[in-house]
Amino acid sequence: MNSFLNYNCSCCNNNLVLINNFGKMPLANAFIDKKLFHKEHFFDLKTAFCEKCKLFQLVDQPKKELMFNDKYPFYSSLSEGMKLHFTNLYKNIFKNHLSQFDDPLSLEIGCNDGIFLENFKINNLRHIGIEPSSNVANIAKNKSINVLNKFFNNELTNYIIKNYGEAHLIYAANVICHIKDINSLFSSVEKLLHKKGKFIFEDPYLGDVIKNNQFDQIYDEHVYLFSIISIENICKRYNLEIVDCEKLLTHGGSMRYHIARTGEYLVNEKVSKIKDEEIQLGLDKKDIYLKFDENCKKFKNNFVNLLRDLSDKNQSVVGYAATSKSTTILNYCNISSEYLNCIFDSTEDKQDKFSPGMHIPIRSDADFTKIKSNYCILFAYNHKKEILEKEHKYSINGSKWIELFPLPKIIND
Ligand code: DWN
Ligand code: SAH
Repeated sequence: MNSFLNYNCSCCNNNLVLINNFGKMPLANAFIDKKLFHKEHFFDLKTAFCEKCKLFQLVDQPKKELMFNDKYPFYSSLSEGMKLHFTNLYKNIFKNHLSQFDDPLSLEIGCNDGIFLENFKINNLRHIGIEPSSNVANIAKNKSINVLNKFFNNELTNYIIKNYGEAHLIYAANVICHIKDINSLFSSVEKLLHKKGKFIFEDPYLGDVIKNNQFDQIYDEHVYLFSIISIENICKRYNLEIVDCEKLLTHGGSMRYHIARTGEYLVNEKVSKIKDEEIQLGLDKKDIYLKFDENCKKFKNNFVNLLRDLSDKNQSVVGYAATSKSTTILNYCNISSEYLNCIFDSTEDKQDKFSPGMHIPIRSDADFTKIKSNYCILFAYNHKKEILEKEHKYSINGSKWIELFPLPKIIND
């Protein structure tokens, strides 16, 4: 650990410092049928830190077509909480930004099933969604949202400029951290953006991952975990700047970055305030990441001991929500169905399949309270309020929830 790798930063090409080695990992969303177990794809899940541009990144990311295709099993609109999040955001962006333009064009990168853009459709605003995973793109299209079923890249950028013109808003939620060629992405954004346009995006926040030990945000799709410091460094290369930022509670802690052409808007003082907090925390130096790796190992130890202890006491344990994040936890901690009976989930495409790598059976959430269990691990801690309200009956008969971070613990009511 802590050795210099023969790998270079995807952003600035500097040598990387190795941080985590989580071992062989399947694709986080490759829920699988039993007959295909022998064909499962694995890769080495390792992270690294760039001491020059301060970008925390995966050493290797599997090919994008393996992850995003016609069977991508994450449907944004399955969460009521997230629907509300995107409707509120739409209202905010319209009032504070889009309303200053005549017939503005908005572009969303990775629009999924149209959870955000449906607000634009309903309000008759010009919009384009870019979504490479055709199964989710088709749901958006069925809502009459204008979708291009493609990966966002330079070629598509030229097509959009030619056919639609410049964008007054480019928006992305939980997508920019999925795109390995960050230079090509920023150069395309810079090309597409209207002089007074804004590029607004939100992603899981590195500061929260490090503070709360949420290493489950690290998986194939998340090639980066960003900070204000690293995004500021990238922006500088493209004559862009962060003009505002917002800490969010979504996905266990996210950051929303508001980016514009340098000098076009006043910069909110929050940007330098949060950057100072990041420096205080040490996000610009490798030491905190090496400590983070130790904390991941501590988590593994505690989690395995907790599950072993419950198994020794003949207690049955299940999981709630077969998240992408749970794939990292289960494979890194080597948790098989010996310790975890099944995971309940509301996504039909995942139900009656098996979890990637550890092959835990996935069952419909409709069966959750029909099947008695003593303990349930809440994998979707980011939807805690929504899930605990929906499943309030679970603890009535003495069953208990297990929370994961910063270290696994049983919730005693
Ligand atoms: O970045 C990403 C985010 C936006 O979504 C993607 N790379 C993939 C995905 O990550 P995730 O799978 O960790 O997302 P969630 O939103 O934490 O998990 C969603 C899963 O939880 C789905 O399989 C549905 C399930 N779920 C459930 O069973 N009952 C969710 C809710 C709200 C529920 O009530
Ligand atoms: N924005 C939604 C979906 C996030 S999941 C939300 O926040 O809930 C990530 C999405 O990005 C997937 O739908 C995936 O197909 C899409 N995606 C991945 N790589 C992309 C790329 N290069 N260009 C555009 N979309 C991409």
